[in-house]
Amino acid sequence: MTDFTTSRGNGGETHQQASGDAPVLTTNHGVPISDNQNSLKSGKRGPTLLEDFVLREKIFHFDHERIPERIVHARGSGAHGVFEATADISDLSKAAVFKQGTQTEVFVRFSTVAGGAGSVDTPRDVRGFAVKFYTSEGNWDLVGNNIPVFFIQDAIKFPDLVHAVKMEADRAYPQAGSAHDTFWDWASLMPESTHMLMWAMSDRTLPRSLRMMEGFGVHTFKLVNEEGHASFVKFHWKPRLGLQSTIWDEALKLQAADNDYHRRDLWEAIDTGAFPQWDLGIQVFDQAFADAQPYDVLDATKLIPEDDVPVRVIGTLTLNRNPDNFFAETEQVAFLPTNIVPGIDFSNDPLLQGRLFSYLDTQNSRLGTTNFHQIPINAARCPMHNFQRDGKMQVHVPKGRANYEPNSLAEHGEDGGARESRRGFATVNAATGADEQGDKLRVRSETFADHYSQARLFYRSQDAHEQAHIASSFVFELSKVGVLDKVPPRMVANLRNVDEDLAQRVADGLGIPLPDKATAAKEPVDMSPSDALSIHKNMKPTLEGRAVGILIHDGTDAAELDALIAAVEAEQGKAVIVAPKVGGAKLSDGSTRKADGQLAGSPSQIFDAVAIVLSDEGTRALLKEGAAVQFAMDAFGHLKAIGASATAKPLLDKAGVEPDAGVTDTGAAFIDAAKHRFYDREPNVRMLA
Ligand code: HDE
Repeated sequence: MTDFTTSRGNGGETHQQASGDAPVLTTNHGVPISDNQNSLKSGKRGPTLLEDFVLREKIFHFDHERIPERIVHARGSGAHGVFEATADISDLSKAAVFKQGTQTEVFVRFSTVAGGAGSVDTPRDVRGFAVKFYTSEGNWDLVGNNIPVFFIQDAIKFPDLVHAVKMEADRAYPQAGSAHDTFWDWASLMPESTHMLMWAMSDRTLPRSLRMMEGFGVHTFKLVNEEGHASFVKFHWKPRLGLQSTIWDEALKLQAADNDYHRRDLWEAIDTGAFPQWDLGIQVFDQAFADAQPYDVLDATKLIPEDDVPVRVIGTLTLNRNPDNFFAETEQVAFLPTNIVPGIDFSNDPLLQGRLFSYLDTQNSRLGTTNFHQIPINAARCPMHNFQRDGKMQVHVPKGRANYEPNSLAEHGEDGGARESRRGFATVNAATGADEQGDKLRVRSETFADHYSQARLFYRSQDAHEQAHIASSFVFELSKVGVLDKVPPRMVANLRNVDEDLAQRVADGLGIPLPDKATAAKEPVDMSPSDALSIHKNMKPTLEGRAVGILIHDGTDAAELDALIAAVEAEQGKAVIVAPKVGGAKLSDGSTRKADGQLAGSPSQIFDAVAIVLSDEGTRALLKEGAAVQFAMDAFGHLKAIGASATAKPLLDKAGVEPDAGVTDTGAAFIDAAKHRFYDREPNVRMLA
């Protein structure tokens, strides 16, 4: 049982020890409870009495256990960690968090965007990547996504975007997905969303693991040094495990196999000491660079190609501790883009400017009080002083009369409270040009008008497999548009501005004629393709952080199995034994090997590669087990390495596994193959657009 005495900070003795043993069960007001199993009744079979404060308090509290879920990013998983500044960037920023060698505690929350808190982990969706740094100069929240651009240019469009993508207003479906009428109706009418749609339709929205995706601050921010000089900056998180995504069919099947696939993966990695890590990188540039680009650096639908401004690594994030309590920490954490520290500042990006209002506001409705900053997960770790007082759920107990300033209470011997800080946050006094001040206007700058050049840049930076995935995703999503038959052609008309071949493939995939090209607000230009935008060019051939599923059954060769497990583990991979019975299988040497997962509940999609280590006898038995055949068939279809004993061949044949570079024996060739996916196999297993 949890003892709340110390967390309440009342300094008392541990409450009510039952003859020195475990603490006694009490009400929330500390009254010991003698019976927590039976309500108070009038007679043995009579009505329950209103005076039963134990029952009423318990049910009252239970009735109010839920708070409103986040309007977006409702489903998330969090972890504690540390950020270490590894480079000297004092010439750029005076922020204490960036001082070389400084370690700062962090809390990170990853999320999907569209689904509710109870939805699945693996829909096609953008992932939130929000980091709260508890710095010595206050909290800095870098509230980003796993995609460096966004759907809209101006915050005023956000409610429209979110209404369109979430479940439809009358029927309340689909949950957690964009493949429906209202989203594509909206998107096809919003050419500025095209660049983001390219990312959303790519495998970026199907991460294999939260540990294997990039993060981005998205907006242009500013770094400010001691002299008050400001530079523009974009923030990047680069995963140490490299980029890795699943493919669409796999993601669909993962939803059935494990609703909590990403949450579990993150938890288990941290729990077993395989701490996920990312490098923090910055792209720094000045006004002269900004002025020379064909796009506006204040436009969140644009990125800055890494080939133009290389990413410079300045620190490392390590997630090393799971939350103690999901609700208290992951659910109650409140990220605020307004949480900024001296040495970092905002830019005039109109999307960012809108966010600066929205997040503070939403916390009040979600957490129910302006004092949400006092919840431990949100509280600054550095001293905090001001004269804000009272409010719902106030837990601080300030002493004395000092609740205003200026005051001269100190002159009279009373505690006067906080003093002005010399290092206080000061907004950069940016020189504003004619475009940034003057008349009040509801306009979009014409420098935001090019909606297609970077969408084209993204598409043309992908390899052929990735392009096929993008085209096929558009086909799949638009095929789910029901009665709104003008929507798919309107979307394809926009895509003609991105790439004619892409538009043709999507039209062909949908079986519709190629529509006329949409008129572009500004004609797109060709930009040089960038390898940094491709997942396939940024994968890491490694077993680190990856899981190999090993299917065994009675008769499996013990020596073959042991050698395989040792080889996987030597490469820092995780070997997971799967068998028809969780109690295990009787191996060739007579020993029994326990299974980590039962075959029916451990399909191959939850693994990065699979091995099928079966004897003649085991193979014969499993030929009659659909889950075993499916195990091999899906691994093949999901382009994974399959290492199989020679005796398992009949099972591979039944599963339609054809020989290729990814199909090996269970020896060294398999260990090599297991570090890769075999995208060249794909045309043999599915028709892509
Ligand atoms: Fe958010 N967003 N957002 N967003 N966002 C929220 O804040 C909002 C945007 C992002 O794990 C909400 O506390 C507006 C861009 C993440 O708790 C809300 C606009 C980016 C999270 C909100 C945007 C994000 C949120 C809902 C357009 C990437 C989850 C609950 C101007 C840079 C944080 C909450 C967590 C959450 C508003 C656009 C990322 C309603 C108005 C762009 C990662 O305040």
